[in-house]
Amino acid sequence: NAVKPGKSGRMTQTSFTLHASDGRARTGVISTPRGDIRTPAFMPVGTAATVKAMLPESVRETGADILLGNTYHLMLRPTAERIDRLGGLHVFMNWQRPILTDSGGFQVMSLASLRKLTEQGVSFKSHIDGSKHMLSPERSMEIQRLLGSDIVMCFDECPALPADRDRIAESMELSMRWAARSKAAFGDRPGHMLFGIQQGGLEQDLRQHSAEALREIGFDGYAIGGLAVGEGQEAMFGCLDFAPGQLPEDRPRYLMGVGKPDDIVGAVARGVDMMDCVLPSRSGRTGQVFTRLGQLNIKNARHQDDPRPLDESCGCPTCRNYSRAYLHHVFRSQEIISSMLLTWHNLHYYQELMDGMRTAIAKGGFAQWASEFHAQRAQGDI
Ligand code: PRF
Ligand code: ZN
Repeated sequence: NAVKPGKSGRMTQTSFTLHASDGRARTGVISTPRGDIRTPAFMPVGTAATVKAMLPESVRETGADILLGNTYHLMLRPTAERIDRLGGLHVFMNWQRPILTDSGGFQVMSLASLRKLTEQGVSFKSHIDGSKHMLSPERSMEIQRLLGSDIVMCFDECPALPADRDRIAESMELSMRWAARSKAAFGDRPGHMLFGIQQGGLEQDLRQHSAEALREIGFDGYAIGGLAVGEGQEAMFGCLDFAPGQLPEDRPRYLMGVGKPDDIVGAVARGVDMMDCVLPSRSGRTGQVFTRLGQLNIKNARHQDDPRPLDESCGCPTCRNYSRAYLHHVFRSQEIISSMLLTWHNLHYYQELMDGMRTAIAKGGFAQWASEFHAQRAQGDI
């Protein structure tokens, strides 16, 4: 990307440097004024200006370089204008490293009521108090600027799958017109990146058309949207066999809202550089635990006398200090520490997964690493 002198004359460059690739998997670094993001990167979700049950410094200790925040939730409560007055989202939530914000359209469609979609944008009622709001490419860019987001996402529309081809094509075309308006409204903001979002369902030609439209507008990075919306892993991987290759090689590629550990490994194998998902944090609160050997649910009675940690080979504070029996007890007792300890472990596991992949890709051993990843995992509960 271009080197741009900021107001102070200081260089406020953002860049993406690829260090190695192995098959279609890549490893590199996105540099921003708030810090580097090692890729492939997993972004923990901090929807409401918090990664639930975690202090920001603990999130950092798990190995996260960047968090995801949400336009939709923050515009409703506490509002973008209030966050701006209080110094921006980084200061507000005490996370000084990079933040990527989603643009709001996807969350409106899944959470808000009385939605009305027009060429201009979408009007809706808040899921919190029923108050009326609107989002458009211009308003979404304004909110993400007020929040101080480092990586801003275009305002798009994502149809739920299955949907018929005409509906998917129309929606994709609308998202491409909104992408052009997003770019115009974003303007020139040194040190901040704007990502386009490819749509087009599972259709190769629609995805190609979308990729070309985005390339024409020109973005700092490119997301693959519209996947993990009910199509299943096989269909998603089928699409990821071609979608990343349609996007520019020299820009980061971000698969939105994915996923389970094996989804993430399959996506990286197909050329994806960034991902986000609520799964490790949300599962921490429902007792679902991810380990090298597979998944377990801590509420299961078979853990009640088990002195072992969740994962013998995990170095997280939960595994270093607490038994499955204790974690079972605090989960059953609905103690707050249960969410804290399980979320910490799950986020640590996800970040170690990313670190393992980065190291393997750099050494040219990704295929070997992936076969060991799959071999270790049990079919059922462990
Ligand atoms: N668009 C946006 N956010 C998203 C998605 C999308 O398509 C998805 C789809 N998995 C998750 N989050 N803007
Ligand atoms: Zn652990």
